[in-house]
Amino acid sequence: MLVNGKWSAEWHPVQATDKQGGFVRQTSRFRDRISSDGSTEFAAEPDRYHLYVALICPWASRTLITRKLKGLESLISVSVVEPLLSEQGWRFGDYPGADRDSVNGAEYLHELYTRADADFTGRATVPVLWDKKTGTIVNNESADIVRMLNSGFGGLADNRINLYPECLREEIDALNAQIYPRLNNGVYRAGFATTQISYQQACNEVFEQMDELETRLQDGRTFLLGERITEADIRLFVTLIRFDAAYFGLFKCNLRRVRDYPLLNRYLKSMLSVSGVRETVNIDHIKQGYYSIKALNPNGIVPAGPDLSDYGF
Ligand SMILES: N[C@@H](CCC(=O)N[C@@H](CS)C(=O)NCC(=O)O)C(=O)O
Repeated sequence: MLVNGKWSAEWHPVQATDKQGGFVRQTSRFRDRISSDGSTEFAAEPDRYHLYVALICPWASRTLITRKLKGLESLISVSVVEPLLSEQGWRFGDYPGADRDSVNGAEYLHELYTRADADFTGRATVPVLWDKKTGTIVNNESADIVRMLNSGFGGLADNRINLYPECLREEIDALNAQIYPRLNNGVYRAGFATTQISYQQACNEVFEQMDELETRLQDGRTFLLGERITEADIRLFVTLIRFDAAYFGLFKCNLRRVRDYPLLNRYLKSMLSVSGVRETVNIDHIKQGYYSIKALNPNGIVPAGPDLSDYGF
């Protein structure tokens, strides 16, 4: 991580822990907004913003999917980091499916953080939404980035899809409040737990949440809130698509796989068939990336399975 703008060798993939040995995620530091009505200093403009992502990362993938669904590909450029975390964190390079940094010519993602704030202290995480005009980070919190890609670009975006419509906000917020702690972050809490009790608690919540979602889908609905795709679906999808490939094994979330849930499995396939979604998924990056976390897998051996051919991978 960075400490007062300097890369610290004290880097450790397990972030902070609480008193019980549970995993605690750091809060994001850059929280500015892009707007199309002049209400913020970051105006919605074509070719001004750049998104830095890792394809292993569920949070970054939320933003990539939203960029696709909102038709913002030609307006917002993207760089993908390599899937393996280096001694200095995320790196740009020639790994298949990764990019060099065409905007800033950085070798490591942390260089962008110190360019934005010379004294930055914290982890250099993806996603990063970068402003090419002022040379700074607009925002590094995926939940904010999803919202601003959904509505901050006004008429420049394809507004046939609204991922956070007024009439569904309450329900979306309520679902997010369940799915984020118990499932999206729940798998990490299970995987990075340092005591049996914190692992057990997290693992139970993961499967309680999966069971609840399976029940929710019993009425035949296509998406979580009915027949229209919303932000809640994107947030669920990014975890489900990584589940059998990484969380089941590496994070010890191994009571059931997604494919053992008939309705969640059907839902996952429906999400993959939404135009633009599949292209954001790279199973090789996901497996290589997660299984390179040394604290959890010291020898870095990547398992051969699972067979995901029936999903088209
Ligand atoms: N709150 C952030 C979390 C992002 C995050 O934790 N990203 C991870 C990858 S999945 C990361 O970049 N980790 C690098 C590190 O912790 O050093 C968001 O949702 O945008």
